[in-house]
Amino acid sequence: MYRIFDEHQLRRVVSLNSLWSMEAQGKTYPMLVPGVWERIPELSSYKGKADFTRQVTVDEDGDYLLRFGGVSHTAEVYWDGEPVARHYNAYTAFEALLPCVRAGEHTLRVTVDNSYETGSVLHFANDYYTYGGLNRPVEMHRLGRARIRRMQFSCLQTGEGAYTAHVEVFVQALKDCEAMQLRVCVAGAEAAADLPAMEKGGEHACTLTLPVTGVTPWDVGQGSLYDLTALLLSDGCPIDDLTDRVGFRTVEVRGEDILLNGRKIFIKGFNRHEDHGQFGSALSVDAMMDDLHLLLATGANSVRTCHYPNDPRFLDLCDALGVLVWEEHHSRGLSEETMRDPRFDEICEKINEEMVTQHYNHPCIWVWGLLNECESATEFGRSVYSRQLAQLRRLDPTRPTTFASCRFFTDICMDLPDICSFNIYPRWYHEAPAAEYARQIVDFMDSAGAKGKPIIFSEFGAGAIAGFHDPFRRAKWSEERQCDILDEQLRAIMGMERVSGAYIWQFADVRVAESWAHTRPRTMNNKGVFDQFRRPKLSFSVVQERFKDR
Ligand code: ADA
Repeated sequence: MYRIFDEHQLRRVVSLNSLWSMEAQGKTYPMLVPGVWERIPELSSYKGKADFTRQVTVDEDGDYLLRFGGVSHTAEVYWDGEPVARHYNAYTAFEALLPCVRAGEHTLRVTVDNSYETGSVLHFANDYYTYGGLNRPVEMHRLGRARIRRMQFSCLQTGEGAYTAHVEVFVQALKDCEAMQLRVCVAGAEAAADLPAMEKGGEHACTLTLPVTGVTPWDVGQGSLYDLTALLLSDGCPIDDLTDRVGFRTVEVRGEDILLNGRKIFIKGFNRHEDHGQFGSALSVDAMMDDLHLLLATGANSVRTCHYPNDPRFLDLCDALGVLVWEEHHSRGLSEETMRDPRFDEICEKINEEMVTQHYNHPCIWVWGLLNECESATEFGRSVYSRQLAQLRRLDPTRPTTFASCRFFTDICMDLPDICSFNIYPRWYHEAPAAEYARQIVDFMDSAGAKGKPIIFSEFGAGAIAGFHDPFRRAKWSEERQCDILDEQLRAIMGMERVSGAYIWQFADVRVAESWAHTRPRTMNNKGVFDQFRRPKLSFSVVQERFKDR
């Protein structure tokens, strides 16, 4: 399943999640998709290319669509040996239209590349690991003359349990089409629209407005969801459909406060990589759900998808459980040199568009982030932040924007985002007392453009090697020292009225690139409150206690 619910009742969709054949370094392996090849012992550190292949049986002639949830990190897709799609970046979906397919046996091949040497701008030896494989679900859709390509839902509150829903529907013609009709329904309300005749390859977008009453708002811990369904008809006959799940809620930035459904809230949670000691970056839905059970057990109400868009199934679970999500595009710690790469703007802007258009309808996403700890202290860097934040606002005017900075006392972009965020590590990377340092950073942020806007500490934490106990010396890397540092950081940050949010770095230990090993014991980022297999460290109890403070 591509989502945790069926998106289509009418359109025929076949899952291609199964046992594929994978060839790497001249050897063939059975490979479950979704999955990453690092789960195969002899490929546990393989950097390079591999060919994933499977046969596909098509039972009737027609137009089809292949849909990939994510391929890590570069995919070249071949249908019966012909190239049909290419995609860079592991964390957003892409598709390939297959026109005029004949019934019979076909061969689908995906050449996957997870190497850093391809001049990869975003996937490089970083403080997280780039796995190799088809790390998210794969599907094949049977299309008719036209399809509903996507829907974009937003809502405005008009009263208690009353909202006006705005649904923009994008219809694509696969062949020349006469006039068609569109019907949309959500929360018991219905609306219809006539569509003009369309030429093959054309697209038409129309917005339908539906007043709804008697709905339960989506809120923290109250994942109240409603099916939004669109039906496309030709001469009164249904030819395509699409269902998504939406929530009625409002997110506002009002001065220095963040409001959810008109109520000031304090955002508290974790940074979470899509990385697991057993599954790599291809976590099962069960593992995702277990992560959320653990996250909620700490008293958290939010998760930050550091540093890339997450699997839609994880977002579906956050929708259903009422967990707020800071979702961000794919980038971490890029220098100005990298940001000046001629491919950089195009790659980032494509991922920004994929992230927002693919995840727009998730009520759990309350803010869009980008460019984590990139160059925000130079004029050139500022031009990149300014351009990409403007793009996010164009793509989605309903949500605030932010970015996590580490340009201590030098950042010149604090005036650009709606919410100003900083990553700090007092008592870990330096010995400044947490309260004093957090105050200094807030004062700097306010002086540099954050005044009058919300402030979030988007990262703070400390390392602990799971199982290393040192109750007397409490040395760094011991679980005891992590408790002490997180306790001090949380008391300081949660005690600041000026601060609207706190994201602990990080949820669970994650694998990192080999070149980071000198400061990452086990070649892992060990700042998790859980280890890579989700076993809690002592700091779990500290976080539980501190998250009660606000
Ligand atoms: C940075 C970065 C994280 C991680 C963290 C750390 O803030 O954003 O990805 O590298 O530091 O563990 O030092």
